[in-house]
Amino acid sequence: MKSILNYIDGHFVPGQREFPDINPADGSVIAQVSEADQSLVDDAVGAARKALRGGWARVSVRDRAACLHRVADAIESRFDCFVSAEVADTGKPVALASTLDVPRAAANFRAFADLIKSAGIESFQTETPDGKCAMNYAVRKPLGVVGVIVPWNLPLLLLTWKVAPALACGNTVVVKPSEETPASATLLAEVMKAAGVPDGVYNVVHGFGPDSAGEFLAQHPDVNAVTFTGESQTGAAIMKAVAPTLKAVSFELGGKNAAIVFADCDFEETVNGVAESVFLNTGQVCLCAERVYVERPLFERLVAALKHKAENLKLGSPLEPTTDLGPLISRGHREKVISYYQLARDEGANLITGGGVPRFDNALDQGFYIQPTIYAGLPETARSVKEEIFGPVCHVAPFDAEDEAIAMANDTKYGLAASIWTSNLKRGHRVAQQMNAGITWVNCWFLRDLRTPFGGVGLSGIGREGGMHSLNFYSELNNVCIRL
Ligand code: NAD
Ligand code: 6OD
Repeated sequence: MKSILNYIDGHFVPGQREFPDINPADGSVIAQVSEADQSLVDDAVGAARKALRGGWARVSVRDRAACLHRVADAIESRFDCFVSAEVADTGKPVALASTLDVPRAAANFRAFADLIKSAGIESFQTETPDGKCAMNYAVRKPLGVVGVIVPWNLPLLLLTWKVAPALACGNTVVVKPSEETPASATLLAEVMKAAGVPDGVYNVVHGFGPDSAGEFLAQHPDVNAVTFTGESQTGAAIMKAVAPTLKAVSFELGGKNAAIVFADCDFEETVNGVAESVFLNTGQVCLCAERVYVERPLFERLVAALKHKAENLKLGSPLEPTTDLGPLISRGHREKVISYYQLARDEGANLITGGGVPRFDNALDQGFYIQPTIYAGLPETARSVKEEIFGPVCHVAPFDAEDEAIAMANDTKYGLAASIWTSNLKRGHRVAQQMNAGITWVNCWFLRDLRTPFGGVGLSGIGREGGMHSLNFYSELNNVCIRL
């Protein structure tokens, strides 16, 4: 059986205990994963601290950027290994891992390597009280050791989205991937080594959250900052854990995102876009829409087309190139999603399609598949309309007026993403600017430019990453003021 080890100071290190890495497509055990206890987390943080002092922070920006480009090259040269690791761990279709997750991992390194080279610094000329002049300029310095804690839905994409800018800014990192998806972070360690990233700059500890590697890392007094992507409640737990040592935090959390469809939209483009926004990655993308509001004249037609789309998605083996939807990540997560399907029914929903578990009559029946599902008819106050489900499911509701749609879309404690579908560009701008969300798409969804701010409001997060926002989070700015 394959072993997945921790990676500390350039070495693959076993832990005292192991846990299984499960393939969600058929429930089989892929590997045994070494869990890092407190002393291994201490070792990883110690190695990261030593590498910082040892000079990663002092490597010239040009050389650091070149190193990150070599990491991107090495990801590309082991493209198929990364795709296989990601598909086996998550159950996502091979087509998705090959077009989204792995290319984005390489792109993350390239984007932040290029950005750090071109990033300027603020400078101001200041008048002194005696009428002379002083010059202020900010110096960018690393934060130090950064703890990176990430989830299972886009494991490599989300990990590299944080590791790339952290390293570009001269920090060293200790990464804690999800216990559900440990493989790609460890594979990335091999790539880091091959690309010449010095030992101790990138470290990986495996394990769980509470009373395990995640919590040990968040609490660690020698970690300077924690960047986290995951559930909002976990964000709250991490905030408590970092409070005694006042670490900087960046949180990308959950969502209950809305799509607003106006009757003047391009119908076909909208159906395709909304279906993708509900079902991609079996609904396990924080940006997925779980609430779809449709202007009443288009409601019946849009719902019928969405139902047709859902019923024609091909569920199957992730290794099959034509598969559209793989399984959910785990048995436990499927139980959670099914409990919401039941809750929606108990709350009086009208089931448009789905609502159950598919049968394959082969090994996939041991996997964690679920039907794509659409509900209607619930009040906006229903729990299944308010709470994040994180599965291939949405509730559809009609609206009569623009203001009503905006009010319904914004009536949530979350505020991550929204999409608006209209051919009236004025309306697109007007509505988008009123969305209580970190990112709003008009006539598209999940179209990403890595230079733009990314994050959420309310329960969806704290801070922004992306472009200069990432560089600013992963740096300390020291303002130098010189009297001239
Ligand atoms: P999760 O919060 O359960 O786990 C995320 C990571 O945190 C894992 O590595 C886990 O081991 C660790 N963890 C759990 N408890 C911890 C603790 N007390 N201390 C330290 N670490 C701890 O999330 P998940 O189930 O892996 O991912 C799904 C969630 O992530 C959804 O809510 C989804 O919306 C959210 N998400 C948000 C974004 C975003 O960009 N906003 C992106 C992807 C996923
Ligand atoms: O595209 C990104 O940079 C990003 N952070 C996506 C998050 C997706 C959530 O599941």
